[in-house]
Amino acid sequence: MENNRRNFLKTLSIGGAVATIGASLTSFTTISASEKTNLNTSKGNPSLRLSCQENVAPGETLTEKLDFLEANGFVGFEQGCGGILQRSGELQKALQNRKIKISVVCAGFEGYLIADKKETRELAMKTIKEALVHAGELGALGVIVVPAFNNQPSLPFVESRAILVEQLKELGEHAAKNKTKVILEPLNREEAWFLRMVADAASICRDVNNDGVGCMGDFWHMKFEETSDMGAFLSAGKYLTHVHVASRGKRRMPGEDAQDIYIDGFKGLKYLNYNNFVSLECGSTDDKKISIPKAVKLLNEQWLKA
Ligand code: LER
Ligand code: MN
Repeated sequence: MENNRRNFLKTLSIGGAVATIGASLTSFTTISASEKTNLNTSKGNPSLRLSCQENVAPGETLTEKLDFLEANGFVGFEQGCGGILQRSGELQKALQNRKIKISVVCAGFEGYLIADKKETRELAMKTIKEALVHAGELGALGVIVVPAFNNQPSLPFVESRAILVEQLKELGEHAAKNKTKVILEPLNREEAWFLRMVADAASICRDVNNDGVGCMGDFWHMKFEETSDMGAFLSAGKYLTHVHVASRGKRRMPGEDAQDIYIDGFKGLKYLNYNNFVSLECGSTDDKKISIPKAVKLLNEQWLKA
């Protein structure tokens, strides 16, 4: 079974209904200099490096999509429609001699890590390792991994966490050898009860203690599970490797919902000196050739305000 974001479209359609569960966003305004130093992930100034998932970008072909993204200020391209195990050569060719680089690979492996069945766990280990080799060759920061979606029969939570930490030690070593990472993605409870909060993903990274394992935050899922966007990112600290972004009411293009405020989260990213990508993972009610440039403008404006 391919772990290919099967619930994504379902979530898009239920988004409006669950939107009201959204947690209140708390703005932290003070943080000491020493705390800041401990949280820093990299040297230099933080910057908003925008990326876009393959299936979000308009265009019939990969070339058309990449041309559009480059022309609209994107510096990252997220391979996110599955197929990394089959399409690595095609991607390599399409990305040659371009300013835009691959940011990360979103899933595309088979099986899932905390499956109740050993064969399914082993299939995940084998195909995630293959995906990591391709991701490394393409220069991607990592491969996004969801340990299990709600509809995938899994081990009990306590056993799942213990097994996951051991699996990630092995996968992390393999990822680091291939100059990339496994990126754990927490999702909201509608999709994945096992891993919902950014801090929880970060605490798994801490226990694994391997450079080849990081985590991410997705503004969409964070809206349902976190009490503060900024707090969530700060809790990930040095483990924060990637960010997904969408509108906050219906998972459309940023700017298409009235409550599309990312400033609190961006403040957290700035405190972390975050220099990895913020990647569009969303639908759009409008023509994407129009809504994507508008979203780029809005995100840049809010980044400056943060
Ligand atoms: C699914 O909702 C999601 O956010 C994806 O990034 C999971 O791979
Ligand atoms: Mn996501």
